[in-house]
Amino acid sequence: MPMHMGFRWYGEGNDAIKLSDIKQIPGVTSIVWALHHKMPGEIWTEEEIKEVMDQLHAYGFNGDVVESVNVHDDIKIGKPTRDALIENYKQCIRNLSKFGVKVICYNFMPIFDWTRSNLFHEIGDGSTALFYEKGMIQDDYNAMAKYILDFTEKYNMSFPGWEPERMAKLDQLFKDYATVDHETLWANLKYFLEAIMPTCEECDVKMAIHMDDPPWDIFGLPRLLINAENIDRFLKMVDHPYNCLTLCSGSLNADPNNDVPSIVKKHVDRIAFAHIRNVKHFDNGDFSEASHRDCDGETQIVNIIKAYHEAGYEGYIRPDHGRHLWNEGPGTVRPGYGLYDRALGIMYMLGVWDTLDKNAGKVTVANSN
Ligand SMILES: [Mn+2]
Repeated sequence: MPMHMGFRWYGEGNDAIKLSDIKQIPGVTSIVWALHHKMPGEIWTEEEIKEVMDQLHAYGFNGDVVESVNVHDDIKIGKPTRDALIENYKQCIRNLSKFGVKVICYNFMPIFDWTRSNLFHEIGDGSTALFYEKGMIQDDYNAMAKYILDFTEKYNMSFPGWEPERMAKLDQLFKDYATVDHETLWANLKYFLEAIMPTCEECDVKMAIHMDDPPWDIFGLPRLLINAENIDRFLKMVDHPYNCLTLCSGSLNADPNNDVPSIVKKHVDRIAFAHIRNVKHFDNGDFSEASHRDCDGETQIVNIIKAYHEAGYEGYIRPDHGRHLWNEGPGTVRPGYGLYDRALGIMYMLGVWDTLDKNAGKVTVANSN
């Protein structure tokens, strides 16, 4: 069984890309999906899950991976309300498992999810990509949030993790997190995972934490999943086969000191989901997202694929963000989630994978459900 190639899709009416478009990309078997109208803490009902699953199955896709079931801030902060919210999370796991979901991607970043200063930065060849200008993301969290929220409002979109309802309470959220330092956040993450692991095992659903993006503290908020040492700590802290990683190569490699292929080799058994993305760094600490081609960035895409291939990886992989190409832009696609560059990324990854198969004397097996 080869790895499963996935493609993130925001849902009917919420994504300009159609399942029929994705069907034409070679090798894709798994749609990575979510109920994007759900706020953190809400229960995903069986009816709602079934509706999406039926849409995916109609095109012969599986919906094995959900990205994301977001974790409520009260769980991350460790408020007394967390126990009731954890019960809701367990119910989501149970409901998702009834429809065959195998992996839940989530993150444990305080307040902000992924963070960028420009969502459609010109990169010089006529395409645009997500960009991080270090100087812009230091002191003024309101200015950064305003940039993102103005964008989502203008183009009538919502971004997971950037729900306007949460962002409206930004100052209050910062007050609530004032006492949450790194060690408190580690303890709250442990509490959450230990509470849900029995449900995960019973339902055969792996929890796969996404790396923090970018992998350093921002606006004084602690971030944990930032480097090899902390990944080791995370896996040992709750040493359970259902406590896994979404190893996002681009998030980690925003810090060029992170050597992603070595992390893949060390922890492949605990990587339930792999995000593959390339990053180009600038001397001043800024970075831009880049095409999946190895030499267009410094993430070592070929060595990463090689590490998964050599380990006989059977988990899920998806291209992460892509550039916006050929008239894709604000208003036509979600930032990072156009059709074309992610399709090119898939073909690049499969090209490397199939070549490795050939070199190893293996027959490449077409991906199937
Ligand atoms: Mn990612």
